[in-house]
Amino acid sequence: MTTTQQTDQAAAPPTAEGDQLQYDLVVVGAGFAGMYMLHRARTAGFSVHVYEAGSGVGGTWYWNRYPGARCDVESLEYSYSFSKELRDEWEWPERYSGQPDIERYANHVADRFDLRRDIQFETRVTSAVFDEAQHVWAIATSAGDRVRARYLIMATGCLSAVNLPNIPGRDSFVRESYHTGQWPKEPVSFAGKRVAVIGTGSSGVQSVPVIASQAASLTVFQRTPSYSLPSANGPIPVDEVQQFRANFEAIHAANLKMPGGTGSRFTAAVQGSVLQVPIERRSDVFGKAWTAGGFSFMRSFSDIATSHEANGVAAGFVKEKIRELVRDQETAELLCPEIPIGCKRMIIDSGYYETFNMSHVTLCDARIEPIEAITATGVRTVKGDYEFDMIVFATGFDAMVGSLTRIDIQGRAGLQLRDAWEAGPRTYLGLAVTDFPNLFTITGPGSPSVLTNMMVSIEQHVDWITNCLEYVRERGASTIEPTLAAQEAWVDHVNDVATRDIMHTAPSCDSWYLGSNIPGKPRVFMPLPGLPAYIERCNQVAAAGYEGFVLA
Ligand code: NA7
Repeated sequence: MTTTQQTDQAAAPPTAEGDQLQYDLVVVGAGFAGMYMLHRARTAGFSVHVYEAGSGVGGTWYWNRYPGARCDVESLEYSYSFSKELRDEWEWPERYSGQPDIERYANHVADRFDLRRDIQFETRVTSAVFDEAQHVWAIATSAGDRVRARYLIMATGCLSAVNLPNIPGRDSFVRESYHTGQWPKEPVSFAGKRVAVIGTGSSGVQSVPVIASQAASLTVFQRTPSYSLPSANGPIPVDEVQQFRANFEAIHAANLKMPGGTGSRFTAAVQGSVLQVPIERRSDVFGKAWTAGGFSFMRSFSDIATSHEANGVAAGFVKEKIRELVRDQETAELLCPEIPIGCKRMIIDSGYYETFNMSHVTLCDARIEPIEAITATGVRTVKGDYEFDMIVFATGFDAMVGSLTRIDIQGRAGLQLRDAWEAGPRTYLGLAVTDFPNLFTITGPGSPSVLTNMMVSIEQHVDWITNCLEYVRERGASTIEPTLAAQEAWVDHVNDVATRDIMHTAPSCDSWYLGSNIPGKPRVFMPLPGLPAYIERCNQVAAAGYEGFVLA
């Protein structure tokens, strides 16, 4: 294997004696969350040190440099909002930017706000232990650092702990293999090679057309077919950019009122049920949205996410499109999903279905031909052995909790975070955890996070945390921690909202939102649907003197 599992070897935690408090804040991760946290906290007068496992900034957009990696949120909105100068000077070349451009943006931000001087690269936090006597976090890293900080801010990302499938013989393959989420920085050539891609989530769907354009042959191993919508990507018209900039404040405010924090510029094409319009009109509306590209399809009618029947109609349209796009009808049927549309994270692609019309591309479906093992030279299915020169694991992540529980985090009385979350993550507001004082999770489980434009959620969390830390500082307190009652009530609230979200929690749907992609992970819906109500609640908590928290 060329990849390595991100399991952290816990180094000995720092000792209580002799170590000085070095920083007000240690931030883990220099993706968009960690970078903004550094900037805000520094501006508020806190001393901050950031540890980053990679050799550069960007987080998700540093690690996921696989071919075809692209953001599914429009770049104009998948940008920081906090600086007008930054907004106005940065030009996105495409509506949905690729990984190289987003990484370039992250680097630009790091330079522009002089962030690098407080970021320690190629250093992984291995353990963090709360010292109850001193009210500080004692932190150890892979580079041998032993530091103490008042606050520990986890900016570790929702999709960063990679999932390598537990297929028998996985590590026995002796040729090239990669996980999309740990793609090497050095160029990878597919030319003349027989390539296997395992997994057909967003990473698989995005990489398949690019790999197919270069490889001698490509075999796509699909376990569950995904719905994918065409991006219709291209340059953003100059007048659209100008309009966006000129009306930014109003657009941003309107986005904060959208369930996903984005898309206010594009309201539902039809304000009503798909079931109430004649069939010909439905096709017309769906067709226009399909051509327009991106998530506009999901906004064709206003009840696709709220009515099973309406959802079925939308899903039927996409399946018809798959049958039109893929010439071999047997393959087309295998590519047609059986689950509600949108219950798993939607995918935006650039020519995925059409790729299966290429004669050197084969779909291998687990329902007919499950994988039995990985061998030294390829993949063994129930039907026989396939030889490959390269295997690409596009098998996703231990989402939302993996990047936290893979670190040895100990709160009060040595309680391990991974034990506290054994039955599923438990947080207050997705921001803090009982028995883990002075720990904050940016876009943690129990907050809207991955159901939103992450940039919006990151900024909201970082602003809230910074204001909270200023409040604690003003009061001369040294710890802040949610009460158990507040946390329990929040967990109940998240479960209650999730149960009412019929699209994401449909019993027929297994998704990484529910943790069901990881064997043994508790089946709990981790993000909280509905950004506007969430923001309101966070604001209320702050206005009420951080209700539900105890300061000491
Ligand atoms: P995803 O969406 O979790 O996709 C992972 C894919 O890998 C998915 O098709 C899985 O099938 C498949 N998978 C996982 N484990 C196995 C095993 N053991 N055998 C065969 N196939 C397997 O991850 P991505 O990286 O594509 O995307 C993550 C997010 O990044 C995405 O949602 C966007 O928000 C951006 P399954 O569906 O579980 O049957």
